[in-house]
Amino acid sequence: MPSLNILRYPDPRLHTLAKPVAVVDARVKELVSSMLQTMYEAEGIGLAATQVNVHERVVVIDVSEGRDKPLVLINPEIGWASSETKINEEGCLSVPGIYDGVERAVAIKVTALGLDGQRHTHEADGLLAVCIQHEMDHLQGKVFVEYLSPLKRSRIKTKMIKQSKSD
Ligand code: QAP
Ligand code: CO
Repeated sequence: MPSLNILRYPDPRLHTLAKPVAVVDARVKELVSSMLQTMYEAEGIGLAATQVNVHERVVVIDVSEGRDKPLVLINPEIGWASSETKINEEGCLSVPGIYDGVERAVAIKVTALGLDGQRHTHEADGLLAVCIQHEMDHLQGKVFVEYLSPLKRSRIKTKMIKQSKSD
């Protein structure tokens, strides 16, 4: 399975709304496999299909120490989110080198199709809960820097454009 090119902020394609997956077929399984390879190669903990320019509701995550517990979420829906929130330091494979605080629900319940095509419920807190919310934002065309102040965002944009010109 080949690894995929990751779109970099401020690429406008990162703001595309993803469509639900109709059936978990061989094509979707191949996409998931390529996304996992891409995430592991880039040493990320999460990747949304949007970031590889595929505008379908597919997310891969692995927050395990051993990098051996992949979580695949297809058509994820948040069923419940705690009213308690926390500001966590986040980064993003589409915004390399940038980390900043974003407020998120501390715990969530998510349902999603797995590779078996069945809907499963996942209860998440800690880093996993943060990561799921971050990746689901990508499917809505939202990048974490959009939660930051306009001044910070504009500085990040300038930095990213300079970086892309030097490589
Ligand atoms: C989203 O992000 C996330 O800047 C996943 O140079 C991040 O995997 C959710 C990465 C933090 C919760 C907390 C970022 C790799 C990876 C970089 C990532 C970089 C290399 C980011
Ligand atoms: Co991201």
